[in-house]
Amino acid sequence: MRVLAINDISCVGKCSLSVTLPVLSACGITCDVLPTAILSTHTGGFTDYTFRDLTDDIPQILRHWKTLGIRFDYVYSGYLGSMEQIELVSRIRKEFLTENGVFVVDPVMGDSGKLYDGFTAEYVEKMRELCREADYILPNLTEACYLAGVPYPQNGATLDAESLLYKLQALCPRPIVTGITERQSISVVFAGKTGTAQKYKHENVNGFFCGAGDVFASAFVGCLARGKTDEEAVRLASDFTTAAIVRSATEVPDKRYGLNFEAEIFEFLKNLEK
Ligand code: PXL
Repeated sequence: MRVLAINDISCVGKCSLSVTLPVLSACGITCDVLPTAILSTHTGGFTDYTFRDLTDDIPQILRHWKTLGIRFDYVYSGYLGSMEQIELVSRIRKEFLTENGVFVVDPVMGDSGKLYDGFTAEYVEKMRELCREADYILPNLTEACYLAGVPYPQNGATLDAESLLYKLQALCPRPIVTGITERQSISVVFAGKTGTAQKYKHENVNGFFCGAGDVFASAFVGCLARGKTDEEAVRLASDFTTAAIVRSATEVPDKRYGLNFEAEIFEFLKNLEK
């Protein structure tokens, strides 16, 4: 079982490939990587970070992989460094995913109601097209609102998560929306076996951590690759991410440095093996 993770390397700040590699390895899954960009830190809260876009390297990498006859059981894409990379990911799905392979798109582009630095409406439009090709999309609430073209619920306004999910199903049959906060809870909303909306809830824990979405998405992919159902994978990945957030709320004074997810890997694996 091999997964191709297409994501950036943020040298500091624990997100993207720095999260996906250890989590998938811990799950016992081979994780091959295609780095989309190299940044000195992630873009959430740091200033003056460096950014090297690796778009131009990708065609050569793919050419080499072609000579190896390599195929992936999962292609999982995250932060893409340029618009052109969205098209390259689509090409990778067509040329490198096995016949019954699974394509997972985390449409990384924003949080807290806003797009991240460098992302535009045009990018959102193009990402919507990539989502149409996916077996699963894993947007956070902000990304889900952008993809569905609905306003982000500001200042604690209530959100009809079910109707948001159904709107996303016009793009992809299995959307999984993370970070839906209600007063005391935070939930993941996803399409259950029959396609109807299901919610997996946790007590809301304070603290915004860049990379939390990557912990969830990586664990979700790891669980699927280990043969878990969608429901089990959502539960295991949510429990893992929430435990890491709870611990990090007190253990990590500067939230920009990311979750102490490492300390929760053992517990996650025990639950995965049950
Ligand atoms: O975790 C999301 C993410 C991934 N990669 C980069 C980011 C962010 C969030 O800010 O900046 C480079």
